[in-house]
Order: sequence, then C-alpha cells, then structure tokens
Amino acid sequence: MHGGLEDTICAIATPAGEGGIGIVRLSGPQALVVASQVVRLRSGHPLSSVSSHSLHLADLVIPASGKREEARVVHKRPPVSGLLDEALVVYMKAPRSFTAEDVVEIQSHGGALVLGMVCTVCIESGARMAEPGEFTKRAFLNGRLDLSQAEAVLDTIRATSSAGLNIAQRQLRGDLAREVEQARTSLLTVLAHVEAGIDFVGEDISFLQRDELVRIVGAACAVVQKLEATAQEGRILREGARVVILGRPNVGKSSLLNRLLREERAIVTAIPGTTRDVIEESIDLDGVMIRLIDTAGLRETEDIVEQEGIKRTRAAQDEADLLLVVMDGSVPLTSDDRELLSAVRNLKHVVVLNKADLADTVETDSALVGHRVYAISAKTGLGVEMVKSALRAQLVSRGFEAAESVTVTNVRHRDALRRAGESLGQALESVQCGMAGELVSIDVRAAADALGEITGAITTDEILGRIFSEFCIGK
Ligand SMILES: Nc1nc2c(ncn2[C@@H]2O[C@H](COP(=O)(O)OP(=O)(O)OP(=O)(O)O)[C@@H](O)[C@H]2O)c(=O)[nH]1
Ligand SMILES: [Mg+2]
Repeated sequence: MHGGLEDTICAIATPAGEGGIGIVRLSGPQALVVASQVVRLRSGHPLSSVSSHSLHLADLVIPASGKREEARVVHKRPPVSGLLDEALVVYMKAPRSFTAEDVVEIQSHGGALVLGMVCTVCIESGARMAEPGEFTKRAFLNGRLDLSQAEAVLDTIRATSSAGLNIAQRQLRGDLAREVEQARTSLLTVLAHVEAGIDFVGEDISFLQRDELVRIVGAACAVVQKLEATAQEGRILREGARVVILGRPNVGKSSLLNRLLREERAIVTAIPGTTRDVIEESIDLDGVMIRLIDTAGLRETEDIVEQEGIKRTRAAQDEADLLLVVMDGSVPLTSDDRELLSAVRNLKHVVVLNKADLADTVETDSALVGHRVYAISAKTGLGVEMVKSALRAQLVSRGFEAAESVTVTNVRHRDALRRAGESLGQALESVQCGMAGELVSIDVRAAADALGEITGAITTDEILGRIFSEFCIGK
C-alpha cells in the first residue's frame, strides 16, 4: 500500500451500480479543502464554516479552476462543466470520525457517473484514490480500532447469518481484544519480573516468584485455550456449516433436502440412483447458516455417471462439518446401512429413519444403538423440525449467544492463539522442570507476541497488507 497518513484519500463508499443514494468518502488533512472544490452549500456559506457532524444541502459542481489541468486523472474526465447533482454533505472533524481524521462524506444520487465525477474532481483537487480497506486501515493506524476490530468491520459487511453478525459486532466493540490484551499484559508483567531477575540476581527464579509465575502463565494459558476452543464453532457461525446428506439410493435424501429447503430443488423419483451430482443449497437455521449438500446414493454400480457421482459424494463427505445420514425406516436395515452406520460412528452425525409415514420397522434395530436417531417423513414433514433442532444443536453446542462469551471466528486469530498456547505450555513445563529464567522468558515472550498479533500491538506491513487487501475500496 503506498502513501502515508498525510495524503487525503477519496473513494466511492457505496456498492457499484445504481442506488437511491451513493456516498463519496474523503479522509485526511485536506478533506475539507478538497471537498470545497466540488461542494457549494445552498446556504451560501463556505464548507469550511460548517459545524462538525451536521448535514448540509449542497450543489455539486465541476469547478472552473486551472488546477485540474495539472492534476492526476484516474476517472474519465467529466464531459461537461457545471452542475453534477444535489447532495447532502457532512463534515466529521478529527478525531471524531471513523478514521480519526478529518472526514467529509458527500451523499449524492447513486448514479455511477455522478459518483465517478465527484471522485474525479476530488482527485484533481489534491486527493488520491483510496486503496482497498484504506479507510479502515487508517482507523487502525490512528488508534481508533485495534486490528481485531478492523477485521470485524469486514466480518460485519460479509456476515451471512444473524449469529455471525452478532459475533462480528461483539468483536467490533472490542470484546476479543479486551480478553487478549488482558492476557498479554499479564504476560508482559511476568516478563518484566523474570527479566529483572535475570539481570540483577544473575541466577534462576526464586521459589516465591516461581509460584506466582506459574499462576499467571497458567491463567493466561487457560484464557488462550478457552478462546481457541471456540474457533471451530466460530468458523461455522462465520462461514456456515457444511452438512452432507448421505445414504444408500432411494431412501429419500433428495426429498429431505427439498423438505428442509421448502422447495422442489432436487429431482425426486422412485428410481434408485436418481441424484448423480452434488447439489448444494443454503438454509438459515435460526440464525446459523447451513450449506446442505445432497449427494448420490452410495452403492456398488456399473453406471459410469453414477460412479462419478459417488466419487463426489465421498469428496463432499470429507469436507463435511456434519453428516445427515438417511435410512429408509419402513424396511429393515440393509448391510449397506449397517456399514454406513459404523463408518460414521466417530464422526459428527445425525441419523434419520425416513418414510415413517409408511411403517417404522427398524427403530429398535441394535445397529442404531449409540446413534442420535430421529424418525421422520420427508413426504409429510413429520419430525423434520426435530431434525433441524438436532442439526443446530450438534453444530453450535456452546452458549455462544450469551452476551459475555467471546467467539473466535478468524483463522488468523486461531493460528495466533494456537502458537500462544504452545509457547505457554512450553513455558509452564520449563518452570516446573526448574529451567533457567532466560529459557522461560523466551517462551513467554513468544506467547505475548503471538497474542499481540491479534490486536495488532505486534504487526508487520505484510500482515497489514494481507488483511486490508481483502477489503473493497471505500471501506
Ligand atoms: N412414503 C414416503 N415416500 C418417500 C419419503 N421420502 C421419499 N420418498 C419416496 O422415495 C423415493 C426416493 O426418493 P428420493 O428423495 O429421490 O431418494 P434419494 O435418496 O435422493 O435417492 P437417490 O437420489 O436415488 O439416491 C421417491 O419415490 C420418493 O417419493 C417419505 O417420507 N415417505
Ligand atoms: Mg437423490
């Protein structure tokens, strides 16, 4: 990313395409000066005279100044001079803005041409085009957000379920950062003591220190492990869970998919081997997004197309967060059913005995002992709500809804937590084995640094580049 904080940056902050309104955002020391080129307040006052955080009606104009001739041009030059649009304009004085810099937002009608022209004039007046995520990056660099909060901005924009949104909002409010920072601060205190001990006493840690050290490092370790343990579920809440529907042919897998989706998405026939390809659709289970994957029925077959389908079933199965195993409950279990039951025994799964509207002959079969079994009818809808609750409960077992709980959703955070946990485990072991303070402090330092990566207390341009390049321009 080029350019420092002294630049004034500009971008269209609303999505591309037509919209009722569109917003051009300016941030940086020259925001007011630049915006003044394109904004003429209806009140007749100069833009620089308005009070912060108030909205003003204005005309947007192309200025006649010669400045434009020498300027850098990014957008196409506007073909006409004069009036562009009418707009509402707000000035947010530093540091009370998203970036903690002077910000001007120009809300015009949401036409691509108008917004592009407003940007062009701003750029010709001294601003430069913002890089992807640069507004949020500035909020971070200016200390308005820590790194985990900056990432929560993106999670909020991309949230696909209410649960995911809820977690992103808690992270944006600093819940994760607070827990991580607390643990890191306690480790830094330990480090200061241990290092002082090394410098001044010139020998190992005293016994008293040792107890205290074990206590503090142990507490930090517990926090790290607690957070890390939420990551599996966190990923599901953020990205959705992959639930693969498995079973032998003709048991009603596609019928169940259709029933759960409440639409006739997959073809259903009485002919075994109907589904050949993998069919994937999303449903929202009470705030949790689930990708439901219907597959080709598992059996030995000579049919090349069906063989390929079964290959895809196996591949989908490997990437599943949960298996929804379907059996025909109106007939005795077959050897294929039994084989499948034992294959999924140690995987996360739910078993449904379908066609309960016909007869329920197998519910007492000993092969089902130890499995979570639901008798249902995809045809009538009987028991389907129970299956939905069971799926949700299997996927998100923890009380993540509780206001005080913090859930880790980000792979980068999980990785940092894992490294911190490993270093802390190592440190505890070294203390208990009576190792020298120097050795202990190396691991404690590594853990503190790993935690610092989460909040951005420890960071590199490379990490920042990677995080913010995922954002769109204007965010
Ligand atoms: N009576 C009854 N019939 C059902 C039920 N569910 C499915 N069927 C019937 O069972 C047959 C097979 O249903 P599908 O949903 O195509 O089964 P499938 O498991 O997807 O089959 P393949 O794609 O061939 O593996 C169809 O004739 C359905 O109408 C049910 O709950 N009750
Ligand atoms: Mg099918």
